[in-house]
Amino acid sequence: MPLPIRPPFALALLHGPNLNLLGTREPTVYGRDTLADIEARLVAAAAPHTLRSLQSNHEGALIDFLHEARSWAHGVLINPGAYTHSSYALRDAISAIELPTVEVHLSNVHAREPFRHTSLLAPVCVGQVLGFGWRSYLFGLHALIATLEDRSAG
Ligand code: CA2
Repeated sequence: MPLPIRPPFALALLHGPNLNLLGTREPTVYGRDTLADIEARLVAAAAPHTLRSLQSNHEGALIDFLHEARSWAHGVLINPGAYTHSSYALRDAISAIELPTVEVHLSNVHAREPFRHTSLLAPVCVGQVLGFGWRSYLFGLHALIATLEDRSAG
């Protein structure tokens, strides 16, 4: 049974493969912030709503976390990393759990290699935020909370 949608909202935050390397390499593409830096800002910005997060380099671990989120979360914020462009399994999981999900990317994937222009997940997400560095997460968080507020009011 899905949770009744009432604030404060419990939010699942997922980071896909290689995002544990943030802040250590490729700063021109992904910025200098670490994942811990970004998460600390998000936790502060989300209050009074709460975040529970997972970074994993394993598709199945991300899928298990999504399945479990159904029992405790109202919505999902996800940077699926390169699984964005390849994972039908992640797409099926997002579709199956029926929680509003916002997809975020640090970089503007449309200004990069052609294989990054397609998201297999976008059709099962409420929307996407991309290209704003760590603030893509922040704007995505606001979008997710606004979506939940709309659904709780209606
Ligand atoms: O822009 C994004 O947020 C991406 O989801 C990042 C993924 C990429 O495959 C997507 O196309 C767009 C890659 C994450 C790799 O993160 C690194 C961080 C630091 C150093 C190396 C990789």
